[in-house]
Amino acid sequence: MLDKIVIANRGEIALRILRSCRELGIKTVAVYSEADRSQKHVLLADESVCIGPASSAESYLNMPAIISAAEVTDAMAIHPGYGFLSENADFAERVEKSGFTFIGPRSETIRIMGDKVSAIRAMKAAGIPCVPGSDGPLGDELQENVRLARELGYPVIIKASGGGGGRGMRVVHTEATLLNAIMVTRSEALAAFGNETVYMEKFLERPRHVEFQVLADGRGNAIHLGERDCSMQRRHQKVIEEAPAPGITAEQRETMGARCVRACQEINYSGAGTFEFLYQDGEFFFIEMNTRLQVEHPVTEMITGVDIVREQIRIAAGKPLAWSQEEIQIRGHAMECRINAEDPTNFMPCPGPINQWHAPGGPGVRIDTHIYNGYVVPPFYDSMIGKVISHGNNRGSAIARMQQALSEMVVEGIKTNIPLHQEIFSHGAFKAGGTDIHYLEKRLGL
Ligand code: MV4
Repeated sequence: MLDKIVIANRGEIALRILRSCRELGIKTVAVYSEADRSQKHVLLADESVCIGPASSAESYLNMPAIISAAEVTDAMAIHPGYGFLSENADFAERVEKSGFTFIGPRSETIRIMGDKVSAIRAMKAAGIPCVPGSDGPLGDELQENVRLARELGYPVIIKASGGGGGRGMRVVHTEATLLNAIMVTRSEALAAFGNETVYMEKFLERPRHVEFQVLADGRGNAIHLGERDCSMQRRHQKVIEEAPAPGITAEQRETMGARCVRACQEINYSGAGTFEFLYQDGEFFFIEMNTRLQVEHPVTEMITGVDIVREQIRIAAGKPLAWSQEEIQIRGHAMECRINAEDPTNFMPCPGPINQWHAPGGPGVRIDTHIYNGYVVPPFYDSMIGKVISHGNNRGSAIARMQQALSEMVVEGIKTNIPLHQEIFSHGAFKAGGTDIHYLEKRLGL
């Protein structure tokens, strides 16, 4: 087993990774910025190394500083968490070349999935259903692009191959605006990602975001842990996630899960991964693959009983998957609310000191957070301060437990989005389940 791991992240996920390391008897090294000296995981870690000033660019994104921290502490592996360097193929490659283990897929796999055109090509070849589209980069042949859009039927969407997660895309409703939209998306893509490659897809107007969690050991074994619904979002920031996705049948889960597993085997995937789909009118369309641990992994852990972080570490250590597909049973339903330090009316970040914190509890309630009484939310990073996860025998029970948890929870000193969550949990459409990706923005606009 890996005997010591550098946790190259901060906040709740750094603490989450530390907890799995502890269970596995692995020593931990926290790397932290000058603003994060008092983070809970820094105080709990076996060793800690300051890697730079508050600014992410000089700390959590500082590759040489993180690799040096692994060197000076004689660690064996680096866990990148989510965000920051977690899907940076150059970082994964530098970690590998420096003789450390990157806890995640091979850098080559990260590179393929980071380029959306190559990801779609790989997935299509592996039998994953994709959105009807250009089947590769758009060329400069204007008439060919016009013909393709007509064939797909308007609206279409132009996406940057270097984008993803909502960055670098443009919806086109009419032929009159097509060529300009391609040009503008291209130049924005070049400026933002240094890559002007764009592609075209049929624009799906009211899809849900449904994603499948997979684990693969890079030795031919792969399993899926079912799906999550992440449609409750605002401006590409997920707000509430749940598992399983409402209305998805066991048969759909088996079919799509098996396809994702086969795709992992075809590309010799290693680690935890997520296949993101748009789901509309009973059909799944692949859009992107995430090669990292995701914020919302706990809902999957709650319904399967699998510790996803533990499996990531075991896989990186070269161990075969601990679970077979037959051992994975979906039990009940789980919901997750992301708690942000922000003004619930205008969504502005709201950093500052937390002078009262009372955690909720009880059956089926899990809190993943690094906050404590007196903790000061720094202004330099993402505003998420934790996650409330609820689990019950069915969706209604998970919702009731979440509502109870939200009502018990006290966070004073800063504003949070807890009132927004409470409002959403009172909506009839949310209670019914299966709202699309536009639901929250439309509802907030009213
Ligand atoms: C789409 C789409 C509709 N049709 N592609 C946004 C994030 C990126 N992962 C892909 N995105 C979308 N791609 C086609 N062909 C709508 C979105 C989209 C979206 C997707 C998932 C979750 C939230 C979203 C919010 C707006 C648009």
